[in-house]
Amino acid sequence: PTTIHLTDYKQPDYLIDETHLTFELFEDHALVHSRLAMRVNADGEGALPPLVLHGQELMLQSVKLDDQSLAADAYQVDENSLTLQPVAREFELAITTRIEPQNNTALEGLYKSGGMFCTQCEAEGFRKITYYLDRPDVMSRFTTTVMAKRDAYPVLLSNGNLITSGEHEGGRHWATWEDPFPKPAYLFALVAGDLYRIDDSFTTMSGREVELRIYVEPENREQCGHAMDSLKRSMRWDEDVYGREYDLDIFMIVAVNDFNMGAMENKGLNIFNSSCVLAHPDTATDAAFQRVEAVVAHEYFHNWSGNRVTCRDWFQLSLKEGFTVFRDAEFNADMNSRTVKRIEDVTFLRANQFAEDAGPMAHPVRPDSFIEISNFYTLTIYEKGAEVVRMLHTLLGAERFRKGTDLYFDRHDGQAVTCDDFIAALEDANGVDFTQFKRWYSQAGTPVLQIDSRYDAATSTFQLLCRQSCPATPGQPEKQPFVIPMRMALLDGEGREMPLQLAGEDQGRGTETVLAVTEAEQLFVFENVTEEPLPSLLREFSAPVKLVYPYSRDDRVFLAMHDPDGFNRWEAAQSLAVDVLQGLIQIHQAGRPLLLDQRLLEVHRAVLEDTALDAAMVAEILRLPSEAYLIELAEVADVDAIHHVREWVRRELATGLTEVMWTRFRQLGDDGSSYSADAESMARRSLRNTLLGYLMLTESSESLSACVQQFVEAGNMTDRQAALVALVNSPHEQQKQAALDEFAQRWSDYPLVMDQWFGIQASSPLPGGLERVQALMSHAAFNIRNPNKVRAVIGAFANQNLANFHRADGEGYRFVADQIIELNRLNPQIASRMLTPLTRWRKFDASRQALMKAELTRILACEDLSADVYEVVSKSLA
Ligand code: B3K
Ligand code: ZN
Repeated sequence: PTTIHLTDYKQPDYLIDETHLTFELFEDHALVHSRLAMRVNADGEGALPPLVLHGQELMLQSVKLDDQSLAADAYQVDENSLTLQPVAREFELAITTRIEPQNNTALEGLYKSGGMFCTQCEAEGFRKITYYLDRPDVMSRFTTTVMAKRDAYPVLLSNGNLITSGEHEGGRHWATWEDPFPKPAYLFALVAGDLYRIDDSFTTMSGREVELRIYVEPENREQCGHAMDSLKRSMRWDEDVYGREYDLDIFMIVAVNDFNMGAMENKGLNIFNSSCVLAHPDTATDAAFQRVEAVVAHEYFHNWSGNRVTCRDWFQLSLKEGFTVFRDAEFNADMNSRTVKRIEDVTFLRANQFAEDAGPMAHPVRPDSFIEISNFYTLTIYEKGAEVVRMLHTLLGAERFRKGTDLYFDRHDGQAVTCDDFIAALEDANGVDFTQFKRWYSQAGTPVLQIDSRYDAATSTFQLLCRQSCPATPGQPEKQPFVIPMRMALLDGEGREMPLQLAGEDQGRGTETVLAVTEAEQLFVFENVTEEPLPSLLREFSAPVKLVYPYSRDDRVFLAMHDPDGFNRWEAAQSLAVDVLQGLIQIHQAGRPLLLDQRLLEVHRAVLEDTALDAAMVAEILRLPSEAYLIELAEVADVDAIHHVREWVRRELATGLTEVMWTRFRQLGDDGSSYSADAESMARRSLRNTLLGYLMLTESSESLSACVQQFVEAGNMTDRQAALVALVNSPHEQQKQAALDEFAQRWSDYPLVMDQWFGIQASSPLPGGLERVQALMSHAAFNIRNPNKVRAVIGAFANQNLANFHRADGEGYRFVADQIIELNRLNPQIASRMLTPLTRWRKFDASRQALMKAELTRILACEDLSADVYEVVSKSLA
């Protein structure tokens, strides 16, 4: 496998103005005929370079240059390319390839999912369809004809607008689609199947009527309302907030069951994992509803941030992904609770992206090199990339940020550009200089921001001394200081925000400000500070850094009770819990008895009793820091101790707060048969079900019967599933088994519900987890070729069932490695994803390190390792 470097980027030698494709689809093969209008990408009369087209796993049938068939010695074909020598500056190239979609288990290129044909081309899947310049800076106008048997494939779709369609003899038919917008091949899509269509429409801000269509398998037709509604709200929001209007007359979403990720933003024809489209209260949880809304919005927003303006090369992936994740997060914040959304995102980032940034696959938001681009659809590119855009938004403010994005879209419409171009547009629109800021794109690793303070009563000054550093990451031993926007306030003894006056500035800064920390060491002095304040730092998590400030537990309690900023109230409660848990872990390791700091209990009691507080916030505070986050924070993570202590604290809280938990649980009431996916109802269910989980820890007959009753009588899947989770993780074997059996029987025809059933069991931390997972793998509904099933069973076990995955004899590692070896053959992208937990071996004790490395070494020794798996394994062992 070869490494590709950003510094080697060269413009393409040739361009493709027009792409005409004809697909003849059959059960045992497909023929792909392409006609490409091409020209050399250079002025003048110099010698023409050879034309090298990308292609993989193709059976080449014929090549014609300007209508002349080429003899076999007029071109060269190898595993990855087709090379020929053009003789004119402009020419037409016609190629026919034969492929076998029905045997495509990698789910990249053209493949079959159930009874339908569909495609996934990003990043480099188009080259598995036909020979082409499969790179994002080659943009072409596509016209696509799809031909197939009418009875099995009545619906034939591709990008853009339907131009013509017709019948062939022998029961076959065809349809021709034309996309007026030039696009790179990664945005190409095709679908052929027997699908039910849900119609709606949207009137754009300029008054154009857009047809909206969602295509699903007929049995799912009742489950599309939420996706359609989310789509319309996304379209409106992008007009309101970014001034971006949809540009075609039709927008289509197709749901498929076998899909490597969430969804794909193909121009005018988004293809979705059915898990990100289908949502009905009976079958989908609130979390699933939220995910549908988020993914529909994300893919829709790509129409501008990704499609109209795309990436020059794959090193720039975060240009579209980071920006689009930021956009969908803001959309969600506007539709629901801004604070809760931020808490969810920060929780996820810190437990997962920080771990990636501290591990062997750490890379900058704009990587310098890669072996397999599929491995770089990472938390760093997406989530950290979104944090980088958020920091730009914070530094500029909403209005100037919008001026910058207007210029960006305007200047680069129809182009394939770089992260530098994005920054340049923000700079030029506002007359600012982001040179130093751009280090966020080039330096990997999570910066540490260490802050110390000093109050001087005599001069009424308060000093903040900020020191930043960033640990070494692979290939980057030394780091330069970042620009860290630090939103903050100073609180007086009553928790009120104090006026901020920085030394050397004429104007005060109100009661909340953003300090730009740009030096390795930097002092900020506040004047006229009339009493010793407690600082509220890094509000809204204004930069993706690890903040270290010497708060006492009492300080954290005070902030958890009084900080006017909702995010930092949660953060204070969270960091108090982290501090308490870390202390108890040490005590447990020393073999001493555990005793709970009552301040944690009292904070939880106070938020439970505060009915004015958003119920979702209360739920977020009650949810203790995850095991994954505690592992990330540890130098050497003692998984058993972390699991034991966290469970112990949960029990202590449940025992100490039983009364108030019951009171609140009953007050919140159930939803009966009415269900609404609005933020307030979701918040209520979230808190009630969090409380149910706690109450079940008291092991009272009262809680067991409440739980069983909820399982039986729930009017929606959120409540039913929460009860099932609590039962599965309880010691009540009989009720547990009865519930699992009943659930499986009732939902056996609903693959997405069965995924939940698998996931709940695979992530249950009770002893015997590996044996349970092995049994699940032989369940009739399990299928290793379906990525959702792999994620629900193997993924849940390795990522969420840490106690069992890390069992001391290494059998958990061995099991996951065995599955990766099998998946490497079937679906390299999914295999590579499943590797992540093993790559974190440096976090654990010597014995587990050795066991994990042994499994990685065993994988590396396998024959026919895909580039995907090879890259991650070899870098992890390096
Ligand atoms: N752009 C796609 C991801 C494609 C991943 C290919 N391995 C989905 C998204 O981010 O919207
Ligand atoms: Zn995306």
